[in-house]
Amino acid sequence: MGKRYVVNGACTKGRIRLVSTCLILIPVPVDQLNPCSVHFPGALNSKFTSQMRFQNPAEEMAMPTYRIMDADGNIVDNTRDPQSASDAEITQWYRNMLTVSIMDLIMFDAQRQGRTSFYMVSAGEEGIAVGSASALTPEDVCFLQYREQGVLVQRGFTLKEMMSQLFANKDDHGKGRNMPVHYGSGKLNVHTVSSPLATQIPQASGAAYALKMQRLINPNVPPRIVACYFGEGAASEGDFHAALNIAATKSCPVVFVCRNNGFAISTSSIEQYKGDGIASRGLGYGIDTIRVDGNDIFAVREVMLEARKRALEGDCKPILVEAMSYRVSHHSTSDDSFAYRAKREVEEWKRRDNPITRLRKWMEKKGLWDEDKEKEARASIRKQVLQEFSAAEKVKKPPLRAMFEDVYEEITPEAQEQMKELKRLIEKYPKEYSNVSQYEGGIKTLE
Ligand SMILES: Cc1ncc(C[n+]2csc(CCOP(=O)(O)OP(=O)(O)O)c2C)c(N)n1
Ligand SMILES: [Mg+2]
Repeated sequence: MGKRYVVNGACTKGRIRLVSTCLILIPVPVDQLNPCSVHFPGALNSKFTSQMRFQNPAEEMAMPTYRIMDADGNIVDNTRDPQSASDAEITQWYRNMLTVSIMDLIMFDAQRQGRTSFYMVSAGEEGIAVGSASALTPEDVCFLQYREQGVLVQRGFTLKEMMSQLFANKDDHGKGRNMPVHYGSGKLNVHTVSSPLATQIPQASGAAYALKMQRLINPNVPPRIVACYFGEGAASEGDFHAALNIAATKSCPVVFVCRNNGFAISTSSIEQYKGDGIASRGLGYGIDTIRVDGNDIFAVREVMLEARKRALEGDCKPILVEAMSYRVSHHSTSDDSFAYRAKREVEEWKRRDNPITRLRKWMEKKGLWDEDKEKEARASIRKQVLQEFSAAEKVKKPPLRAMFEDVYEEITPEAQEQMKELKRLIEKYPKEYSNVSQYEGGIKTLE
């Protein structure tokens, strides 16, 4: 008798199993088949039902939000110690969050005064950035969106490096070619921020795949993950979906950290999606997912430590973390958010909850911090930021020639022509190009 390979529970003599990456038919004796289960290749664990029920997401419970510490700095579950770090480390996280917040205020004002062209504040999201970065190793690789200054500061990006980027001076790693806030550091394994939303997400999946391959070839390489940050708005891009799917199917060690701050510029999250935030999408892609209170630095750190561990277990896998927060600031210096949200709402959030105040309250209860330390820390950070600010502002711009370099190993004949043309125009219109001397080497570098 020939074998039958019909795919179904009740009347088949064979069933389909997915073995490795190719679909093969394996004959299974009829009495071993479970007539209650479907063996369609597209949904391997689905059971038969005779009840017709459309699953309605509105009837499902929203995914819970994990936290360790409440808005008053109290530990909600006293049976556990939130401290997976020393007092000194926790104090350093606090200082790092303060640094970001003080720098934000100064740079926002600097733009208003016309001293920089653009800036993006991360108020309310310092805990997500600093807390998650505290769980990474220096070898882990980061992809950022733009509102994650805390990741950079936690990884050791100096204020000088920050200011050099913001002022596009000759010390900027990107040689002044990018707009402000496009930070990056090869030394710290942080890929440079890129403006087109969500492009970093598939890049992160690819990088994580490469790290996994690297270890397969050489198991002596230390295990590394990729941490990929993005906003809930970026998760509406096709790139987000492609990235999660490829990371899941190829078991890539990447932790996706979605900062859900409630807004994509003026579009509130209610208008952005109908589902349960971004976390619900992770399950759809077969990814271990958790939602965490982004104002609770302890919770964010613990989640990231666990996510990192899971991402590297066995054959590796991606993890999705949705960190909840509220974008306290305007989207950027080009935005006035009171055109689309009530000032009262923002004030209410600032008063009610904030990652910096929360940790401060906890530290004060523990006797680690007090008003004097707060004053001293704020004053000294402010001084450092202002010092680096005025130093970076005075440093020369990168050579004009840098505009044409680094695309190809050598400057192409076409780019040489453009360089010549630029020189001609600068010489022809000296009034319009009166600032050429601000660039290292002046016009000579175009020769
Ligand atoms: C492909 C693309 N579309 C649109 C924009 C313009 N844009 C810049 S930021 C932004 C909102 C992003 O929101 P979200 O991802 O939630 O990050 P958040 O600003 O809230 O941190 C938009 C629409 C862009 N940079 N790239
Ligand atoms: Mg957002």
